Amino acid sequence: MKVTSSEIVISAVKPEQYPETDLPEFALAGRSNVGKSSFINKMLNRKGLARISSKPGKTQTLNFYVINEVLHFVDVPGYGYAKVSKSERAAWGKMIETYLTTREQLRAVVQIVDLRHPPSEDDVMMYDFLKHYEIPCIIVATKADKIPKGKWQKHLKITREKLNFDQNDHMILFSSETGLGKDQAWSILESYM
Ligand SMILES: Nc1nc2c(ncn2[C@@H]2O[C@H](COP(=O)(O)OP(=O)(O)OP(=O)(O)O)[C@@H](O)[C@H]2O)c(=O)[nH]1
Ligand SMILES: [Mg+2]
Repeated sequence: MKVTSSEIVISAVKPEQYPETDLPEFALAGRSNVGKSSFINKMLNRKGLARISSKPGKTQTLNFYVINEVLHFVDVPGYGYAKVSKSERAAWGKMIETYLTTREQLRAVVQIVDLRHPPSEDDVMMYDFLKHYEIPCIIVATKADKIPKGKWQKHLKITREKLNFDQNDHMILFSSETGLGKDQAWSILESYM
């Protein structure tokens, strides 16, 4: 996909605020600070459209972006961030769950994991949740630039094993630094549109 336009539509916290269109939608899921917003920016060739931060917990609302007027990306708050209160975390959990289980135009979830580390318990839970609701899932193993190429396959294997990865899903090696995996990610997303 050649991206010619991208902009934020709305930051939503409840369904009444979701954009009322039937454009195909892709949501980002993943641990706080794993690189969801960076993935969006890389895919759109935009440096600062989705806000990124070295501090976890940057994204706190469902941020809808429209691309070329034909699809949406939805940036979702990350899970596993320790420094939020229990009630706040429960509210986020509810907001994300409502979105994922009710949004009809959601075509697939892009679940971002950190290639450097085995998936966390929260990563496994999120993947199981998506499988349970039969939501198509694309696993993006990011930050590949942080480990030597010779170790990529070994780390991918650990990721597959820990997630109990379904071979019908896609897994992509990615780097928001170098752009590795970007074309592959676009062709997979396009296959869901
Ligand atoms: N080296 C490297 N750093 C990355 C990559 N992707 C993201 N980062 C860095 O990781 C940090 C977090 O990135 P974000 O994109 O803000 O992460 P997020 O998942 O949106 O975080 P929350 O909004 O807090 O859930 C930033 O410092 C990014 O620069 C990558 O592919 N390679
Ligand atoms: Mg973010």
